[in-house]
Formats: sequence, structure tokens, C-alpha cells
Amino acid sequence: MDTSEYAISEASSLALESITACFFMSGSEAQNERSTLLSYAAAGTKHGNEFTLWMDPDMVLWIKSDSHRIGDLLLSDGQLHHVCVTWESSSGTSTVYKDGALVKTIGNVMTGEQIKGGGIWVIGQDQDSVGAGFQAKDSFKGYVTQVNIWDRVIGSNEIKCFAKDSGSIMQGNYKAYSDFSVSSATQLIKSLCCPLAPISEP
Ligand SMILES: [Ca+2]
Repeated sequence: MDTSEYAISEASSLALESITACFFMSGSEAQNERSTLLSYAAAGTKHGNEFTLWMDPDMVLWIKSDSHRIGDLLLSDGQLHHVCVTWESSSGTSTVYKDGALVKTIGNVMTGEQIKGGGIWVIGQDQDSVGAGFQAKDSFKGYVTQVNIWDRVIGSNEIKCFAKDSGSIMQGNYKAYSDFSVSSATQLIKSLCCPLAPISEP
């Protein structure tokens, strides 16, 4: 993958005290460097991005200035997997769901902090500056689609439904997948059409 493959969307000015990001993805075994699924950068962020989710090859969650290793979720087996990551400022808790099941709970994640508003979300690339500074070594290697973001922690039953159902009901109230502009070059990020057939690695 390269830096021409991404999808991008501007954030509202609202800061986030909770978030859920859900998507379908298939990782690639060929990830020897950072493989960025989703990044959010805002002006004046001291330590890079405000929020980033990458694989190296374990999944890692970055919020503001800390990284948290989620671990190997076996997402590079050639199948399409549903993944949700939540974070709540008040409790400092993040949770991770794979295919509708809770697989990881992480504590002490930026308790009491806010994710700044007014930045830019990018699917498939790390941002070294707001909305730009993509590097091929940080590009996502794999396949990602139906990225949706909520400004709250959504319930485990909801997540279970999203993982099982057609995908049409999975629509983030903060960012719906259709809010993202997909770069014309991309094979990495698929359109709204037909996202759910499991794919096999070439
Ligand atoms: Ca970078």
C-alpha cells in the first residue's frame, strides 16, 4: 500500500470524552512496520496524533500521548473481521471487540482527558501533520471498510448486532463511513458497496 490510498474527513469542533470506532478489516501478514488503520490529528497536538489505531502486527491504540498494546487479535488470517474500539475519559477505560465479542479491556487510558476537536480523521494512513504527512511505512497493509465512529461508548449488544448484520445499520453518529472522502487511487478502502463477503489473501 502507499500514501495515495486513504479516506479523509474533517472533524467538528467538539472535543470527545468518549469514542467508539468500528470497522471491518483484514490485516496482512506482511506488516513489518506500523500499519495504520485510522488516525486523527488536530492542530497543536504535542505528541503527534490525538487518536491512532495501528498494527505492528499486534493492534496498538494511541490516545493523545500514550500507546496501549491491544495484542494479537488474529486479524491477519485472510478473513474479514469486525472490530470495535471504545474509550471513555471518565473511567479511563478502553475496550476492544472482535467479531462482536469483548476481547480486551484496558485501564488507565487518558483518564479525564479530552480528544481535541477541529482535526482531521484519516483511514489507512498515519498523519505527521494535520491531514497530511503520510509515509508509506505507516500506511495500512490490508483491507478496511465501513469505518464508523460514535461520540459515546456503544453497548456490547449493539456491537454484536453490527458484527453480525448487513452493515447497513452500522452508522456512527460522529462519523458515518459515508462522511469520508475516499481517494481515487485506493484498493485498500472499499466503497459502501458489498463490504461483507469475506475476502481471501491473494
Ligand atoms: Ca508517520
